[in-house]
Amino acid sequence: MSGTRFSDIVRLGEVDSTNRYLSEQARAGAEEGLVVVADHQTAGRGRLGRRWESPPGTSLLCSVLLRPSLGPEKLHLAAVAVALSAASACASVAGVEPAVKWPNDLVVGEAKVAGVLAEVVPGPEAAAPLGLVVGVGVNLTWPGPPGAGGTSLVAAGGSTVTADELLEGLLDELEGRRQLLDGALGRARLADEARRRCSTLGRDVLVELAHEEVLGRAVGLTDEGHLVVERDGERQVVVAGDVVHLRPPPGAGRYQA
Ligand code: BT5
Repeated sequence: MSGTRFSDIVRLGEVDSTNRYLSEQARAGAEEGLVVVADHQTAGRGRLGRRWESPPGTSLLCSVLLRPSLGPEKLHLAAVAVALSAASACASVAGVEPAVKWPNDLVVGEAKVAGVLAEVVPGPEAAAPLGLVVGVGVNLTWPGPPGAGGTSLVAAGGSTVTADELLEGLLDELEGRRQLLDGALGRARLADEARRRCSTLGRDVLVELAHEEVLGRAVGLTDEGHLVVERDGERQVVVAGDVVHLRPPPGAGRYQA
């Protein structure tokens, strides 16, 4: 991995949360590219205060610090770049190609094999670009807590791979996509890749926002990676929220959100 933007890797046996650890480093001024990986988290974070669980040694648990020069309205695309890189690494390293369920879950069929959590951290000085700590948890051999509807790479038919092998693949994939964030054309390419990989598009969805629910059909992704939902002929752009796919894709059995 030498010579890439992501060659500075902190390896921990146990930590409360790799995102928490890296956010602290970011606040103290750590440079873009710093990576933290742990065998086990005692308080792994999901979105909206939820937990990410995994027994020791069963998952890739890592966080990456990005500092692209992007306004807050475009930062989501940086998290998308990480999610796409993780999906590509699952394909090239383990032989399982997950789709992306908006905003950033990696799914095989409807089962979640990986989650992504992006947290914005202010720069050390007011003028510095915002930091984005993007955490990725990939289930290698454990399918997630009972009832959560998860799967693992092995359960999905993939080969047995180590967290290190998958991390190396992810960081290799991220190198190119990170460069794409720097220009409008590159960002358009990333958004196109996100559209190709997104299993939410074309589906009837229920989007759970902080104070309302939006029921409609997911019809597109904006160039920032935000979800466009159509209802009664009107389009609404959803910037952040939880999405439930309401109907199974053709040929699938009963769906669990
Ligand atoms: C996510 O949240 O999917 C983001 C998960 C990000 C985890 C990584 S691990 C490294 C880094 N450091 C951290 O502290 N976090 C990041 P969300 O969409 O809120 O999904 C959480 C929900 O998924 C939980 O409420 C459970 O229902 C379910 N869940 C928990 N652990 C799971 C697992 N291992 N596999 C599948 N589902 C899981």
